Amino acid sequence: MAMTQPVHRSRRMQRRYLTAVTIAALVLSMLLTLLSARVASAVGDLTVRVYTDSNRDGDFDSGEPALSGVPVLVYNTDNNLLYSVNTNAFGLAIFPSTPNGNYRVEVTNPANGAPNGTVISLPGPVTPGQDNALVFFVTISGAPVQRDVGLRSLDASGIDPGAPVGVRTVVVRAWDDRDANGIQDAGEPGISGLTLGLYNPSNVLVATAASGPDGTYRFVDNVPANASNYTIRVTGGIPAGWVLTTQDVNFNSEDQRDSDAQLVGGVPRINVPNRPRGVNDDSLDVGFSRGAVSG
Ligand SMILES: [Ca+2]
Ligand SMILES: [Ca+2]
Ligand SMILES: [Ca+2]
Ligand SMILES: [Ca+2]
Repeated sequence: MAMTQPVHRSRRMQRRYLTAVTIAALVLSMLLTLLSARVASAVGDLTVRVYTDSNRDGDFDSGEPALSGVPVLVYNTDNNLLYSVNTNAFGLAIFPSTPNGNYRVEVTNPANGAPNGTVISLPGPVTPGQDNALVFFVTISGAPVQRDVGLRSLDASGIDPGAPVGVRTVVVRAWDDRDANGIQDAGEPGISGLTLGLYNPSNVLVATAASGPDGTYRFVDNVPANASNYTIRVTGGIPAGWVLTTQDVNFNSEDQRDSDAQLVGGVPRINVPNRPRGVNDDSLDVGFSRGAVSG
């Protein structure tokens, strides 16, 4: 009898000790999990693949040739150049552990549209308008991001003989020009849900664009080649609550990301440049702003 109480007390203390240790271990493992989750989610690898879209389907297929030595540039939201990497033998430009955030990516395409040069291929079906663009925007948020950029080669006469006769492809991006500077910056979202029409020189509607969720409007193989005075118009006019941003700011020196539309009779209108068969174009854009327009 005399021994019972101390034995009970020591077992009780042992249980309390074990409980305390278990709780401490649990708290520690939860803290470690939280910490590793935070570390893992602060960055993501960005990979850009540049390839020849041999079968001209807008998508990378195994066996399509990699394009090496192509400079790929990454800019932040303040338009500062952060990284410049040339594609490797596999056509890949890899930006490991890129911090979470919004970025603009530019794929350099020397001799764009010139004889024996290359042009952008058709927009990709997977991420409409984002795959197969020379300038595009990505958001890194703790996971890897890959974009495939397909190019097509032009022959000595400056045409793509693999394109259907008499046509080319044009992709227009409509975007929210949040700082109203007339330029697409990283972090400025696309505007979807508009109707964009292609008009011939007699002002007859000849095609309507299929729109992607990212603010791209795609006229795939239905813009006439070697034709002047065609226009692309936002048929519904300026969306309510918006104003059209400035056209061709900085003397059109940043055509890949400036706005190209002027207001004609209340309708934003873009002149479509005259180019030969298969010389595709993703440099046409229309910007809207909710604030005062600069310039
Ligand atoms: Ca392909
Ligand atoms: Ca802007
Ligand atoms: Ca322009
Ligand atoms: Ca432009």
